[in-house]
Amino acid sequence: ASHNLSFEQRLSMIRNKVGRRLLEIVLKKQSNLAVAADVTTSQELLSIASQVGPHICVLKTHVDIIEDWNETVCEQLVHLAKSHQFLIFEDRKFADIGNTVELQFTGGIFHISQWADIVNAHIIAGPGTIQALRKASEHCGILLLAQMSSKGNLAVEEYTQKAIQFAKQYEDAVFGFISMGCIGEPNFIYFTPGVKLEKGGDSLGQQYTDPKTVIGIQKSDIAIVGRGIIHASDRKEAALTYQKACWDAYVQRIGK
Ligand code: BMP
Repeated sequence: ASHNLSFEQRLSMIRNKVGRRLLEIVLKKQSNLAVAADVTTSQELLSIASQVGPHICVLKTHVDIIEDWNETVCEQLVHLAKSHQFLIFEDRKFADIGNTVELQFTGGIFHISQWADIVNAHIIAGPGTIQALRKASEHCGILLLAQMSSKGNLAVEEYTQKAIQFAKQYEDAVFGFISMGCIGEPNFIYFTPGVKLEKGGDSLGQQYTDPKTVIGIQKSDIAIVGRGIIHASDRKEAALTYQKACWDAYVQRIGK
């Protein structure tokens, strides 16, 4: 599947309101960059949010790796998201039966449903996972993992097609995918992790693709960059570099 529509043209095609809000932010900030803030202290998380905030449309968190998470940190993060205008994507990868997912999403010590704008889910357990998330919060948009960036992953072929089918079935709540590029219709938004200006990988199976390939050739919409920015000596500068690289690749693809 391939289309060549602009974000402006696709805005009204997105059924979920978080998805539409995301495209509004993307257009306003001219940023299709998401940063994966994979750090272990709240101080680092908040400092990354304020450093890269102006350059991103989404901040992706793994809240369960923060060793000193608390409600005040959460409030500060939400405040930064409002002032810099980015969405918070908790990369929780829900994968259990609906009842358990509902508890994991709303409860525990993280109360993800109270602050996350976006969460994602595996489809391995069937549609109950999605049903639970959409029942628990209408303020949170859902992404389905349709493909992965890591070596040897099993999210291929029919599995990917099943994810697309589930998304269509729950289009009110599901507005996009984690995928390696555009794998379907323009009414969904495609997020791609494993993005770095230097190709290669890490010692645990991550595989990197550069922004130009991901956005320009594979036609993804939002590039997710972690260590490419997090490990840079100047994170703000690196975020700006990635923002430009991802946006230029989008503008070139659209042909404007
Ligand atoms: P990095 O750019 O440092 O490799 O980080 C990638 C981020 O994207 C991590 O937070 C990881 O959990 C996430 N991710 C991924 O790398 N591949 C996938 O297929 C799905 C992910 O969520």
